[in-house]
Amino acid sequence: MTDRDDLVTYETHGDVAVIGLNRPDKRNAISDRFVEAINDAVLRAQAEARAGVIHGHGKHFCAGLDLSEHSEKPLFEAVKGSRRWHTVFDHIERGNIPFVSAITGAAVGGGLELAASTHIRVAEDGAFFALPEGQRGIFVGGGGSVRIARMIGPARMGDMMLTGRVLSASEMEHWGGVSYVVDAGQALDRAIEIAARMAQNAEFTNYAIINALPRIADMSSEDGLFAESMVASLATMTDDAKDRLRAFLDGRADKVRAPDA
Ligand code: 1HE
Repeated sequence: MTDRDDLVTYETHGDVAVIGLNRPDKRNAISDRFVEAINDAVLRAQAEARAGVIHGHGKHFCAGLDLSEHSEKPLFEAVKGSRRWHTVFDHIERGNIPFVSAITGAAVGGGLELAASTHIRVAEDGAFFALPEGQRGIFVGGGGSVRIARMIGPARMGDMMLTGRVLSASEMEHWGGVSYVVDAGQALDRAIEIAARMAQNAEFTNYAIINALPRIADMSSEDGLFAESMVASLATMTDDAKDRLRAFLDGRADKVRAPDA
């Protein structure tokens, strides 16, 4: 038990680790201590689980950077703080297991940056998204200029930052920032359901998906195709792949079925 353990809740549902942002009185605004608590929970999930979910206790997913702490910071401390967020969110995005975020209420500023570091975003009706850095006189510092820009496109991200516009869950889905929109009250259950499904995948394939895809996206087509062949060949050599391919050929594995079948 450390002094930051109370800032997150951690539980497991089978192979799924469920991490709850637990500072609802401050709308889960992320302080320095809080980002370390998130890191601890993420690393623990990677050691113990095969998929993870991140959600917010209270009505909101996350109000972003703790502005009260940030306003006091000297320049170099702010730089180091931003770099620490990058490290922690990188542990989520390019770690060992895939994460789903369950978004309720506000996912703003650093809250949206946190959600963007997860692999799948589930938002419920009533969730809303904004990047109010322009109004606050600051800038994204939790990886948003890379992850959010790639997720919805730099022009749309610039629009959000310049105008302060607030997007609903369905608008964010339309922009590609959310994969599932569910009824109010359903985000966490749906996120756990999706994570449980991902947890059944081959571990190496999940690892390759979350680690190879963003890197290949940064490469030239030629380099990307080469890297893809290497990763694909490695995956095929795992015992897991051999067992799963044999199971299909023996008629012991699920077929892919049309959505309405
Ligand atoms: C906070 C924060 C925060 C709330 N830092 N304390 N983020 C923002 O600019 C978003 C600022 N927050 C809001 O717009 C609203 O609080 C919410 C829409 C998220 C929620 O509204 P509401 O009406 O439910 O809550 P509230 O009454 O505004 O806030 C409740 C308390 O949380 C209150 O403190 P209290 O002591 O007066 O009760 C608020 O001050 C506190 N609170 N949000 C600190 N963010 C790595 S760079 C990332 C850059 C950014 O993230 S910029 C975006 C920052």
